[in-house]
Amino acid sequence: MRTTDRKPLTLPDHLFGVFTTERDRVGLEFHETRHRYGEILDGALRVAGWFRNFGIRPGDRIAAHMLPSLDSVLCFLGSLFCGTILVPLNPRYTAAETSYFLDDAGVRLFLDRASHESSGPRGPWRVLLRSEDGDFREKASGESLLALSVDSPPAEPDPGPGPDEVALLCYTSGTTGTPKGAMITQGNLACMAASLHEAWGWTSLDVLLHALPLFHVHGLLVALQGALYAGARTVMLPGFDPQDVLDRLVRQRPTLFMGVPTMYRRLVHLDSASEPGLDQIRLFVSGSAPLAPETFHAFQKRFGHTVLERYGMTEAGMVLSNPLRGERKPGSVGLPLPGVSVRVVDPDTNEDLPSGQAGELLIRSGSVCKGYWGRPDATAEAFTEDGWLRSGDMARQDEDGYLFLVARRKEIVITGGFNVYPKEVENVLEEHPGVSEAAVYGVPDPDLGEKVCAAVVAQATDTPTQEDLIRFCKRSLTSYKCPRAILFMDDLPRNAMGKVIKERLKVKE
Ligand code: MLC
Repeated sequence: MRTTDRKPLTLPDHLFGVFTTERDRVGLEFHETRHRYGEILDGALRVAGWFRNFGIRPGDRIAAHMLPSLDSVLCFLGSLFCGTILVPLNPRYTAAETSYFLDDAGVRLFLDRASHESSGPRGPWRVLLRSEDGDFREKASGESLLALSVDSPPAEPDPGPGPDEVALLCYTSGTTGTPKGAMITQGNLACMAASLHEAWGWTSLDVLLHALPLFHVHGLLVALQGALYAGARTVMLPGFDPQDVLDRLVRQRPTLFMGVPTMYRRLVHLDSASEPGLDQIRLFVSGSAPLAPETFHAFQKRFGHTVLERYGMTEAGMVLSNPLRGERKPGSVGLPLPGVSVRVVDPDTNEDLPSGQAGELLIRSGSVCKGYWGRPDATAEAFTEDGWLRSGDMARQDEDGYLFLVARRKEIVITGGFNVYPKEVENVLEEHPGVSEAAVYGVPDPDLGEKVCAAVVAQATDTPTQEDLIRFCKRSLTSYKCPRAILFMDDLPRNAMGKVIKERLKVKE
């Protein structure tokens, strides 16, 4: 085992200030229990000290299943405070997906609370440390990380790690179907927090109703970190249940709600005898997928609020937003956020295009990640020669400067706000002995925005059924990535270059 590095703990300045000045203010409410900022800071320092006791040093990777909980908040902060790199994981990833992330990131400490089912009892946390032979060994287990760390001396606070140091590895897939870890630095976090604070007018009086997963940028950084940075209160829910959310919007009088379009659609379609008063809410924000203008208008009509749509990417942080004050245009992702520059260019020449013409959106900002973990080639490909991040999204700017997304250059399906990379699903389908070829694509879906569908060419003998293939996918892929419907074909339609014409498959569905 490696010896513990005794370098003093570090604290990111952008969050530490709030924790010391707002000690008595409630920072988090979960399962009706309130936690003050002072208690959260002490807990995070204790968890950081506990990480240190395992020999974890600054720069080491810690993976954690980010269930909605105080524990996950403490993991996030404890890791930031001790300069380690957190790999936030979906507790519903399959064993195959999880082991890929653990290996790719070279994780040393794994806080495992997997649940491969959407419901059902969940086991305790398992604390797994990678040993010299590369295998993980269980070091402890228990219901709460805070309780497990209770005997560790809290780590001593110390001025923060450098802005260029990696704080998070957030995995996104790619065209090859192999997920890559976006290296999000301490500086990226601080820039994003400051930019959104200014743009959305966060204050310490805000109360955020939080129903998003904590393992993606939206729930962890836009929502949770935004609230912590402001010294505001987060009311965290174990998941998104539209009726529960609507009841709490009325009862708990939050000032802010953030969601993906599927959540807004489900709120709009709730049955209810009378319309609740939501006057105390100052802002509803939507992101992670396009908000259909119908949902925008229906929400406005039913609840009297104009949803603010914004645009971001795991690799870029938050990029564009409709204004807090000023016109929020339906179907538009708004204007560049403070500190963000964007260009709309011809994707082949990188030449700027005149307003009104659609081209690839390029991004430059302090919140753009520093590349992909261990993938210099993918990093180089993601940026132009002069350092602009290629978003892979095609956009057009109107005469007022508002941006509209018109298409995607990268192949991706966004379902319920989750990104699915077709190649990753095709790779799994093609592992099935009864499949010779597969093509995966998105089909519009009124609830999820898009749903994952597949077309397969089956082997002549031993032809699988749709159910066989979906079951097969579920063994390797978390459920939102698995096809909802499968078309069986004799041949996949291809163009002269041999590339599958997915547009033609979408029409057949
Ligand atoms: C839902 N599913 C999941 C899942 N949540 N699978 C794995 N992990 C999860 N956390 C599966 C369901 O099991 C189901 O598959 C399928 O998705 C459709 O789900 P549903 O039952 O109709 O919906 P529900 O479970 O209620 O989930 C809907 C939802 C959820 C809107 C609450 O999709 C959600 O939390 N979305 C948020 C995504 C998000 O945070 N994205 C941010 C990415 S960051 P089955 O097989 O069981 O039927 C980013 C950057 C940015 O993009 O700009 O924000």
